[in-house]
Amino acid sequence: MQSLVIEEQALQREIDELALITEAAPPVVTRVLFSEADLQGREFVRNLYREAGLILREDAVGNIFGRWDGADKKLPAVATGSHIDAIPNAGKYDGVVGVLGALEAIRALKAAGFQPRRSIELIIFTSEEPTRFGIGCLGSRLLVGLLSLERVAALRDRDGKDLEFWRKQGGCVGTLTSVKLPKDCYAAFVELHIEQGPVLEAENIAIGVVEKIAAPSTLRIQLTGVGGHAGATLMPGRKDALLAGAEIALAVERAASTTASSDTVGTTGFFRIEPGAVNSVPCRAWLEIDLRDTLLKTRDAALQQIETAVQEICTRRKIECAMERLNVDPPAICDARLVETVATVCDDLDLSVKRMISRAYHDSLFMAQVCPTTMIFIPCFKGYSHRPDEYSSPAQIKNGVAVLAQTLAKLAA
Ligand code: HGY
Ligand code: MN
Ligand code: MN
Repeated sequence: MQSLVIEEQALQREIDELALITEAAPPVVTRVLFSEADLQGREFVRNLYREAGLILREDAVGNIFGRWDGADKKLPAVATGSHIDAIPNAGKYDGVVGVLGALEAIRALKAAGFQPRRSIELIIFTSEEPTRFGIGCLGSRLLVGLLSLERVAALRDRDGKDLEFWRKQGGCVGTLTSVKLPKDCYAAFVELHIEQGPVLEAENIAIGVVEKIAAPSTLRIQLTGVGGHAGATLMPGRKDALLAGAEIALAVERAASTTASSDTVGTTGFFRIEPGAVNSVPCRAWLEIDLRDTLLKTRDAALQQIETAVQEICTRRKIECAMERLNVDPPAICDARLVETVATVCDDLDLSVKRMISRAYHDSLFMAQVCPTTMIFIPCFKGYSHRPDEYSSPAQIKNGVAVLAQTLAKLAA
């Protein structure tokens, strides 16, 4: 495919405009599943899809598909895409580069007169982030048929609202059983994303191509102790839910720091207490724990160690504990041929490339279960992500878009 014109300034303007659609004050981006900001963000991108001439459809959980029909519509399509939902206090590139950048890749191919034989489909996945229900990749899990209807029906946000409530908010129609993709629906899936790590920038490499995506797991814990007056409740015999939670958070750090693998990471990213008054002994605490490793065995052993520690701490402190595994996923191995295709495109474009693992999870983690999948990474400033100073330059984004466009052209030819 001859060289393409990537309109990096126009793309940057779209990224900047989407970043202004946020629940927080800019430059902070927050767009939680089916919040007002998420709904507005979705409409903003739908309009860009329409302007690019893509055929739009939306499934019952709000995954949005923009299709560029190929000459042979019977062939499995080539898919790309990512997410536009964002956790609290996030930046403007996580997920968005893989949606708006993919749109620019498609526009560049169209402008160059490329005619795909296979259709090309650009997907915005619902709720890649776990903020709403504690479980990430809700849209892609349902697309690949990984979540049972019972499991979905049991999902609750922190205020006890279920997915049905939020589907209504999101204007979703249809039944969740219709979301699962038909077999062999896609010939390949390639996701463009910022690295969310420091490697590419530190090694001054333009493009990462992902061979493996780490295995994520999430625990949700509710602790119930006994509240009381901070002055009148003497120390012996206290059942302080916060202190049990604090010991648990330290047990998470210990479990993740003492495995043989440097890839084990453990985070107590959510910790809430009640009543939250300085002169009242905390009677309840809620924790959400994120534990990952690239090796399943290592991750599972650390998870087991944490669950055992939770039981020991709660028994010793006479705290009631409800602990739930929200998700315990295997790692994904990306398709070797696809990895080679991306690496060859980088060579053709004279861009340095590095084969690597992704420590962050993505919708690719699940798409890899239904079709050959890989990811294209671009460097981001000091590896920062999930914080407002997340940054990739227009030139870095342009490189990623150019590699994605040429890869899509090869796969759809
Ligand atoms: O947490 C993650 O790895 C992803 O950014 N949701
Ligand atoms: Mn993220
Ligand atoms: Mn992401």
